[in-house]
Amino acid sequence: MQRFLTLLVATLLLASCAHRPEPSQPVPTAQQLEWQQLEKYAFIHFGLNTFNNMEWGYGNTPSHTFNPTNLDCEQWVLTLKAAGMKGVILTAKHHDGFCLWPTETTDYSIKNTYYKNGEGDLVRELSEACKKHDLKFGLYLSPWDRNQPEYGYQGYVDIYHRQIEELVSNYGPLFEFWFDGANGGTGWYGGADEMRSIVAEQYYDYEKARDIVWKYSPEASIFGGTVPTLRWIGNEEGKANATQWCMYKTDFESLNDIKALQQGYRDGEAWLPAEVDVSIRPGWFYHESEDGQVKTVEQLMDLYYQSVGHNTNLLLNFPVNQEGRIPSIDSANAVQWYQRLQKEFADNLLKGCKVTASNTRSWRFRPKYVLDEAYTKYWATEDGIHQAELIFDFPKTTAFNRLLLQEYIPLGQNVDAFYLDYYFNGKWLPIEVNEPTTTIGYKRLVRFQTVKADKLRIRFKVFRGTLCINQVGAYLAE
Ligand code: FUL
Repeated sequence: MQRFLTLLVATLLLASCAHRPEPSQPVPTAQQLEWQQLEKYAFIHFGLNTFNNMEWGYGNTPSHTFNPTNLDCEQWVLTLKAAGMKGVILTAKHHDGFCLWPTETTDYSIKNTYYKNGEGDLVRELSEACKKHDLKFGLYLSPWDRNQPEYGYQGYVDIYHRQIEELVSNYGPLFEFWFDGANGGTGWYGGADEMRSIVAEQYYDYEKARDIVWKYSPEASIFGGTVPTLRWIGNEEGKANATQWCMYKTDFESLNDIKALQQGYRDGEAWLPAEVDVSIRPGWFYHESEDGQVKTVEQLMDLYYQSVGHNTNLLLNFPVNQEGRIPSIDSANAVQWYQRLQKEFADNLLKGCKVTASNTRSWRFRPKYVLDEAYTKYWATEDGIHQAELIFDFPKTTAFNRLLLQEYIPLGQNVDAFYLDYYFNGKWLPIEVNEPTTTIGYKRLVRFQTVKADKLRIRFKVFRGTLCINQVGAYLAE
């Protein structure tokens, strides 16, 4: 009898905790999910351009002009950490072809500079500082090389692949590898001083390049080329469309479609979330003339809401100066920005609310889970529900002006509209948001005029699959 009862209870329990919703394809790989959870990380542009007031060196700038006087990679890493960055990607080689590590493939490198009498290796120094201070490390290696005599021929492709191999085998693990898309044509090319055009998607053999990266660093995300795991947002201003799909198409033509890149495809067959790359100054490299144009805390805040807040990752560039340091204005603004961000999101005002939903799959997917920080706990509806709402009952009237929403993307990105209302003085009123409240995805943040509310209601619409909401937060920013 006892055994029968235990069995009965177990069966009833199992029946009541409905199975996990089916994923809507495509979904992120484990690596892509981990990458999306980084949210923000840094770029460092540093090289010969820094010492010659240039953005795109031609490939013939003398290597001895590279001469940092007070270089300190730990200063970079500590600054970036204080600015909330989760990783850093260094330009190991920019379009001018100058290599920041002592490569065997060319003399146009740090070996032929006064820096540490030619014994320096910046890729090593930065990777070690990252390990020491627990910051993720990534590399940018420009495919276009305006110095190489062999550029445009097979000889250079082999050199390029060897350079990748040197980097990933010596300085990993890497969290991201960047194949830049620029291919301007003209260059020094060992003295030929001419125009050389290539067809990027055929010339560089990006599949082989990717395989070399993954042979040593299987966890590395890939930017650019023909087989990326993430996509460019289509501009360098730090803006992602509010409507923002992680889904995309895989043909090379779509990968170059500037308009589509900015928002993705609702019906895309691949998971290819966007990365927003932007510099804290107008240029990617350091120019003294831009010392007065460092983005302010206010501007960085906007950048954050328009990138991370629009379901994309932010790749914020810090130009290192001729001393070999991140300038103090840049570091002060970035650190203050991060402090403000932390303050802004410190206190989720929904904690303590009673949460009810118009539909719930089962107790395993209960509404309250949208306030639980464990990533794998989420509220889900039953199958076949296209619209559902959540209501948060505040214990006392509460003022807020920011909202955070997260879909549980391991099961896909399914929401294509949401509406916000607040209840005050006995009636429901809409919260006015001055951008489309369409997609959510990994993370969506919205800003609005402060409302005072007794309740908050969020109505969701899904265009496919099951509604799975991972996290909801309301905040009051100053
Ligand atoms: C572009 C390059 O041409 C810029 O110099 C910079 O490196 C930027 C991140 O990517 O394509």
